[in-house]
Amino acid sequence: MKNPCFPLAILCLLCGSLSADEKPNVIVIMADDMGYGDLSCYGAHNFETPNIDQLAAEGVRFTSGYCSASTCTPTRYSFLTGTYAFRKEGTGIAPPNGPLTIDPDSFTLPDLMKKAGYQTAVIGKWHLGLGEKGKGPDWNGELKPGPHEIGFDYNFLLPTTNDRVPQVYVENHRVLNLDPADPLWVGTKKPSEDHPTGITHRDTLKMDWSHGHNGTIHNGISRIGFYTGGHAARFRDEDLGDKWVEKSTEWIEQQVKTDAPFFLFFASHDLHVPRMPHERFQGATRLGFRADAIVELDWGVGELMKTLDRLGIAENTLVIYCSDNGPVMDDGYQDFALEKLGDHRAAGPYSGGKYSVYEGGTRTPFITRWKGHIEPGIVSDEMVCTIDIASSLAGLTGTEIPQEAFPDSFDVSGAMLGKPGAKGRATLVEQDNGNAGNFGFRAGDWKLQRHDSKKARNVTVEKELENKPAPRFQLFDLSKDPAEKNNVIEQHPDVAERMKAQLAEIIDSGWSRPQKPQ
Ligand code: NG6
Ligand code: CA
Repeated sequence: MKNPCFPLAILCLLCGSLSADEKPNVIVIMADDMGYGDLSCYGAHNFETPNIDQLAAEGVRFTSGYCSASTCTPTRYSFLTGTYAFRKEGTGIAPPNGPLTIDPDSFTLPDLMKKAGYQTAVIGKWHLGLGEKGKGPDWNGELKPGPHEIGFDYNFLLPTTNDRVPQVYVENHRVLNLDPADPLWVGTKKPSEDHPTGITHRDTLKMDWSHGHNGTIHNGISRIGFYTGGHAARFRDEDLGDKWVEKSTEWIEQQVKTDAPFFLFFASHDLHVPRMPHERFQGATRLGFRADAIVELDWGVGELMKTLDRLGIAENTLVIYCSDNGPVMDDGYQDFALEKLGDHRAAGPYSGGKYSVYEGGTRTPFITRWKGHIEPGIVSDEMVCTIDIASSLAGLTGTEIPQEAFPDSFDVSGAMLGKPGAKGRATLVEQDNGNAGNFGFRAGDWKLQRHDSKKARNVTVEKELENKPAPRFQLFDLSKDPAEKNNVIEQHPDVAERMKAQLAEIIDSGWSRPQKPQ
C-alpha cells in the first residue's frame, strides 16, 4: 500500500532540507566488482536477484549510475572524500601493508554525517590502508589511523581485500581474537624457505590460482602476500557474507535505541575473488561461484531490509545500492567464471569492465530506496556517481561543508531521490586505477577516452584479461554506440577538442564543482 504521507514528504523535500528529527538513516551498500548486467533488474536472466530487484522496484533504478574508478581503492577513496582519486598519489589498489590513503585531517563523508548528528559505521571490506604513512599497519598493536580517525564511530573490517593477506577481522583499532602469544606477521617476501605457498603446495589447494595469488595459503586458497601467526584470529572465506549481515544487524539494533540517525557503509566482499560463497550458496546458479556470490549478496541485502522492516525503520532509511567497479571474470583464480558464463553479459550492453575506462568499467548498478519519500518504480537516466553521495547527503541533511571539501562531488540529491525534473551531473571523469592511468570523460551522450598508458585493459569482459593497444584519444557517441566500438574522433574534431580541454581543466584545476574556494 502506498504511504499516505507520501505527498507531504515530497513537499517537505521540495521546500528545502530536513529538520533534525526527519533526517533519514542512510545505508550505502557497495558491491565489489559487480557489473551493470549482474542483477536481474538490470537484465541478467540466468539467475535471480529478488531482494535487490525489490529495492529497485520500490525506488529509483539508474541507467547512468557510476562509480568513480574501475578498481576498488580509488572508488572507495573518492566515495569517502568527494575527491577524484587521481588527484592524490598512492590511491591505486592498496597492498596488504599499505598505510591509510585518506588524510585524517581532511573533511570526509563520515565527518559530514557526524556533523549532521549521525552515528557512523563501516562494516565489510576496507581496502583503503591502515596506519601511518611510511609505516603502515601495526597488526599486533593499535591499527591507526584508520576508519575511526576519518569519522567512523565503529568499524568491523576485512582490512584489505580477501585475495590479499591477512584473513583476519579488524574491529575498531584491533585485530579481533588475536592471541598475543601468536603474533601476526605480514610481508611481501616468503618468511622462511619451508613456508608453504601456492607454488610449493599447489596440489593441496581447494581453489587453484591462475595468475598472481600464489603466496601464503589459508583455508586451501593461496593469496597475494605472505603471513604467519594470528591463527586464532583467522576466518573462513565462506563465512564473510554472513558476518557482515550479523555485525550490521547488531549495530543497527543498537542505533535504534538512541535518538540519533545512523549512517552505515555496508561494504560487501562479494563478488570479488577469491569467490568462495557459503556452502549453502555454492551451486545456487549454473554459472559457478561468481554468480553464486551474487546470489549470496542478494540474500544479505534481503536480510538487511528485513531488519529495517522488523525494527520499523524502513520508511525512515535511505538505502543506496552501488558497486565499486565493473565486472571481471578470471581475476586470478580458477573458479571457471569464464567457462561457465554462457550468455550472461556481466557489463550489460557495455564494453569494458574492471580496470577499463570503457563504460563497463564504471557504469554499474545504482539504486536508491526511501520508502514513503521516493516514488516506487522509477527508472532514471540522470547521471549520478558514488562520488556524489557526499555532497548529496550534505544537501539532503542541510549540513554545511567547508569551502574546500568534496571538490568533485555534486549535490544531485534531487536526482538521487527521483524528484521530477531534478538533474544529475552534466559531466563525469571515469578513471581506471592509481594516479597515472587512463581516463574516460562523459559529457551528455559524448564519451572521450584518454589513454595516457596507450593501453586499454579488459575491453571484452567475456575473454581472458588482456591489454589492447589504444590510441591516446578516442571519441564515442553513446546514444548510437553504447558499446564504444565506433571511434568518431575524426568526424567530430570540435567536440573532441572541447572535451579534451574540459577534461584537462578538471584534472589540472584540482576542482570540478562550480564554487571554487577563494
Ligand atoms: C590486482 C589483482 C586482482 C585484484 C585487484 C584488486 C593480480 C594479478 N591481480 O592486482 O586479483 O586483487 O588487484 O581488485 O594480482 S580491487 O577490486 O580490490 O581493486
Ligand atoms: Ca572491486
